[in-house]
Amino acid sequence: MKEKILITCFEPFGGESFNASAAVVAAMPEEIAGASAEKITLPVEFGRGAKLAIAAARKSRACLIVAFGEARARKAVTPELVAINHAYAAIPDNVGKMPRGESIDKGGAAAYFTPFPARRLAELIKEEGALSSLSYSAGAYVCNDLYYRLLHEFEGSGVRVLFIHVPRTESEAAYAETARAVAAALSKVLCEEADVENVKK
Ligand code: PCA
Repeated sequence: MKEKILITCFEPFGGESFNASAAVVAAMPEEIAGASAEKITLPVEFGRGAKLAIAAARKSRACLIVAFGEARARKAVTPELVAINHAYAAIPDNVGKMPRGESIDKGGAAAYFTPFPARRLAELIKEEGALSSLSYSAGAYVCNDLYYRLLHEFEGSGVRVLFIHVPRTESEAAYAETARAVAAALSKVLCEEADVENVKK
């Protein structure tokens, strides 16, 4: 059976009518490095966004989850290295939840690092011609909540999880270009890994 990659984006939030992650994900190809991409849009809600992503990943038996969110203040595509066990909202989520500095999982790990080679991915996105750098903080809002819960859920399972923040750009064409660069870079990482596996065999 063909391998599956679950790709997620977010609905608009904070009173906006648009989310850059949805524009990027819409322009991503249906196939990446021979795996088929399944795309879903998540609600900007603490807890529930992650619940829906986990259910979708289990249903499709995805081997990789690549979650996208918008980082309005950033200029570059930023793969995230880490998710922290901390939730703080400067603005309410889409159902009015507004955590003020609490743990996502009481007694849970302080943080999780992605098992995906996020730094290598950022380098390859740059080589594709898009601005990109590794980020060491996904913030404390719903994107970090999703990332923390996904990394916790799939830790040690072989299902890898990666979160990528994307900036706002000025045109549809720019989102398509971001999507192309990210998909090409993802594909290169996966092919490099497959080459290493083949040498080992
Ligand atoms: N960005 C927000 C939540 C949803 C999104 O696209 C964040 O960075 O947490």
